[in-house]
Parts: sequence; structure tokens; C-alpha cells
Amino acid sequence: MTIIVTGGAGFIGSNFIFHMIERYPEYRIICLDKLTYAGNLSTLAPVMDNPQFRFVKADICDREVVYKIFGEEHPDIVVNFAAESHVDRSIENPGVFLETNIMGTATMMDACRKYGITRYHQVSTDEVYGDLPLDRPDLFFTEETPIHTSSPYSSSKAAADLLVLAYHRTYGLPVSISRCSNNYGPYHFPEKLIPLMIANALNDKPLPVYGEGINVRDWLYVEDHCKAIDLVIHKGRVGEVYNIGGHNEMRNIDIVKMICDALGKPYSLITYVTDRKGHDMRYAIDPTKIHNELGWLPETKFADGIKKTIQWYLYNCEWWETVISGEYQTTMRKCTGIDNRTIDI
Ligand code: NAD
Ligand code: TDX
Repeated sequence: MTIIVTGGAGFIGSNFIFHMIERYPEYRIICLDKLTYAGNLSTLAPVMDNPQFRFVKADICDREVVYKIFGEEHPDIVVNFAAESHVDRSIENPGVFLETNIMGTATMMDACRKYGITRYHQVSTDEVYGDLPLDRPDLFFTEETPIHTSSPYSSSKAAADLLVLAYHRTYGLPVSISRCSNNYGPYHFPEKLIPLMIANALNDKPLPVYGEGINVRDWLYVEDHCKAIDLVIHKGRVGEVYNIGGHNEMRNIDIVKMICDALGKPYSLITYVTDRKGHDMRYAIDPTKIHNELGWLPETKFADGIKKTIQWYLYNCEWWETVISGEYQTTMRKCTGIDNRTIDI
């Protein structure tokens, strides 16, 4: 079995590659990644010399290169993680989101049509459903919830999902889609809430909380997401959408306080800043379908997952300091001098 994993130098894609290489030593895994600011080759260092693994630096929008790789590797399965993934960046500069998230998806699927595959899997997000009101805790996103996007990011992901389903209906491409809630864990780029707050707290920098900090996200440990995708690509039904989430809703402010507590940092670091434009209030996934059909359940409790995550950032300062791009580096200082590498939650 040969699997092409796009975006494998990023957060979830790299965790997925580690999972697959360990679980299926007989598989060949090809990572195709453009190495944007969010992708980093050092992340893949643990598998770089593994004979099962090949890394190719390539843009999923580059048809010629993508076709060449398909011609060389003849993959059985393609899992498309590659995307511009940060909502705030999409608000500043939507163009690249449309290019990578929509046109890149179309290019990958055209290659699948041309060379033939057994499964094209699109890694999507719960953000395509828009948001839920805070005063209706009884409401959840199901696979039938209408698409109703808020940001250029979520709109680009929704457009890609529609294309994927259209390629299935029009060309019979064997596709599947998973829509996951917010992930957290190792190798998460420190522009997103949890790793940003950990990095800033370690550097005694302000912790910027948007608006009142009462927005709710449904957090899932990244390994649980990877296991769910593994199940969907092997056992999920073609043409189907699967929601992935762990019924773990938290307010942003509570997460930030939890991180302060774990690192022994004062709440006075918390700084309320101007709210994100069009800020989604609440995400909450109903994972009944993937549970009933594929037997998936999240295995990591939030209390354990956040502890492991904070510990990982403590032990891997070098990783997150290195991956932070120039524009961020100016706001960060070296986290040398941290010698207390245990945390207590
Ligand atoms: P990330 O930003 O950490 O990584 C994205 C990766 O894609 C990077 O390695 C980057 O170099 C690569 N990439 C970007 N543009 C590319 C291009 N044109 N060609 C090839 N590679 C390119 O993102 P992530 O958080 O790991 O998210 C992965 C996927 O999962 C995305 O599709 C995202 O929409 C989806 N998702 C993320 C979350 C989350 O909480 N992070 C939740 C649900 C779904
Ligand atoms: O500095 C911050 N302060 C803050 O209050 C940042 C970066 C975020 N926030 C808030 C905004 C959100 O309510 O925290 C919440 C989480 O923000 P992000 O980490 O940017 O994630 P979100 O916007 O929820 O989107 C994430 O989940 C779905 C991923 O980035 C997407 O790729 C995924 O599709």
C-alpha cells in the first residue's frame, strides 16, 4: 500500500505520518509538502531516514509536479492535509487560501482521476458548519448540518468539500471527507491558541485573548484525530462525510487560565484584545456516525492531553523557536533558563 500524505510537514499531517509508519510498517508513505511558514522539515526528522518514507517538496497546486509524483509512485490512497489553516491570516489575505485550499484540492483530485486510486480523503474542518449559539448547549454539528461559513478560511474549506463531493458524483472518484473539531498536541504551530499561549507564557509575554474569551471550541487530542482518519480511509464508506470530535467543549479563557496554572504564571499576563472579525461563537461536533459505523471514540482525556502537550512544549523549546517565522521571531525571546521541566495540573 502506498499513501501520499500532503501537508505532512505541518501539525496534524506530521502526527498522522508518525502514526501510520508505526502502525503499518509495510506501507510506503510519501509526504508532499510545499514547506510554507507552517511546514517544517525538522518536524519530520524522526522518519526522514526510514526506508518506508519519502519526502517531496512540492506545491499541491503545481499540476506538472503533482502528476510526476503520481507517475512515479502510483499511490493507492491520497490523504490531503495541505492547506492554509489559520483563520486570522485568511482575514488578512484570503487569496492564498483560495489557491491552496480550493485549487490545490482540485489538482490533487485531477491527479487521482488520471492515475487511478482506491481512495482520496479530504481532511476538512467543523468550521464549514459555521457556529452555534452559546445559549443552546443542546445543539451539535451533524453531517447533515448545512454548510454556513464565516471566514475566508472556512469558506475555502467548504468550497473544497463541495468539489470533493462533486468529483465523486460526476467522475465516480472514490472519496471521503472528515470534518474535525479543534486539535491540540505536539508540533502545533505557535500562532494557534494553545501553543501560542504556552509559548507566550513561557516567555512572560502578554496572552492575547480575543473579545471576552467566552467563545467555545471542542478540543481533540491530535492522535485521536489521526486514528479516526486511519479508520475512515480503510473502513469508511466511499462518498461519505464523517464528523470527528470528542465532546470536549471549553471556553478560550478557561484554557488560557489552565495553561497559566500549569506553568505557574500569573493571570495578569492575560490581555483582552480586539475581537476577531466574524468570530465564531461555539463549535461542537456530534461524532455519533463515526462511532456507530467505525467504532471510533477519543482515547485521550483533555486533562491528560493538555498536560502532555504543555510538557512537550517545555521539552521542545528549540522546535517551536525555530519554526516561528521571522515576523513572529521579533516578538519572542529564547526560552533558555527553563529548568523546571515538570508541570502540575
Ligand atoms: P498546518 O498549517 O499546521 O499545516 C499545513 C501544512 O500544509 C504545512 O506543512 C504546509 O507547508 C503545507 N502546505 C500549505 N500549502 C501547501 C501547498 N500549496 N502545497 C503543499 N503543501 C502545502 O495545518 P494543520 O493544523 O496541520 O491542518 C491540517 C489540515 O487539517 C488542514 O486541511 C486543516 O484545514 C485541517 N484541520 C485542522 C484542524 C486544527 O485544529 N488544526 C482542525 C480540523 C481540520
Ligand atoms: O491569540 C489568540 N487569541 C484568541 O483568543 C488566538 C490565536 C486565538 N484566540 C481564540 C480564537 C478562537 O476562538 O481562540 C480560539 C481558537 O483559535 P485558533 O487556535 O486560531 O483556532 P480556530 O479559529 O478555532 O480554528 C482552528 O480549528 C479549526 C484551526 O486553526 C483550523 O485550522 C481548524 O480548521
